[in-house]
Amino acid sequence: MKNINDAPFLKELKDTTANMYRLGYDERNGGNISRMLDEDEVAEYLDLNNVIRTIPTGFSAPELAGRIFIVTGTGKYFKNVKDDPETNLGIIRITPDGCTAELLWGFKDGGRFTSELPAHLMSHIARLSVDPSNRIIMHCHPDYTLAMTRVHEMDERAVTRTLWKMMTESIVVFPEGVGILPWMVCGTNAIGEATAEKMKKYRIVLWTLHGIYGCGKDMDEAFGLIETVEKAAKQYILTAGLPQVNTITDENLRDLAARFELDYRRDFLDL
Ligand code: 2HA
Ligand code: ZN
Repeated sequence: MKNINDAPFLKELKDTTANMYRLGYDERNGGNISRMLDEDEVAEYLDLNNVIRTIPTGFSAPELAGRIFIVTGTGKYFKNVKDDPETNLGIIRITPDGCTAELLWGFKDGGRFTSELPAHLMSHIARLSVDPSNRIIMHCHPDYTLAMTRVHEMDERAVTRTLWKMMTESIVVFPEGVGILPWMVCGTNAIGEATAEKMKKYRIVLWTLHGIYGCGKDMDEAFGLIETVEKAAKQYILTAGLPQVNTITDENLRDLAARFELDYRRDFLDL
């Protein structure tokens, strides 16, 4: 059995949480990440018959029976993951009835998975139904995205148009636009269900006055989506209220979409 501290998926999560903390996306215990793992990948490092303890998830996700996830812990700080992954992260397997998580590694201090597990697992189900290659669900609190949800009309078409027009790369990176939820109580099954519903159509979901969800086949895709939205939101906040001398027009967006052969939300353009 190999040492789990050498596992690439653990190194990736340590690097990603440290990076996101440094960027200011995850203050205190803000943010959470889950990554689905293949059984073979985990079996190199852990005895899959050794269940440390079981933790009820509080909802039923039979679609994920037997699926294994590495996930950040509730109340844990991203800044601390790198130095103590075994306390701040856990590897869980969903039981056949989909209601319980079997802890295979981690949460060493008796802790448990993120309070946003419903949003994560329900979003995994939603994404897998439209993209079987999806592995990552990522949530964080980046400043400019959050600020934008305070001052911008929170309509999917309107927000997407603003983000697309802030910088040329936006429509290339998220041609399907961004999904939006109104302010809701977090950590509940209700916000999990609402997020997952949006995830069937979008890889980015904004939680008004809270933060952002991203997903992807790997950490780069999920993080890349979030940092691109955050960059566009930064342009918006830096220039909101100033005269808009130069703009990206709807015709420009259409031309970009043609050049990059994008499958984009044509109904989000006024053409
Ligand atoms: O885990 O970000 O949404 C802390 C949060 C809750
Ligand atoms: Zn949050």
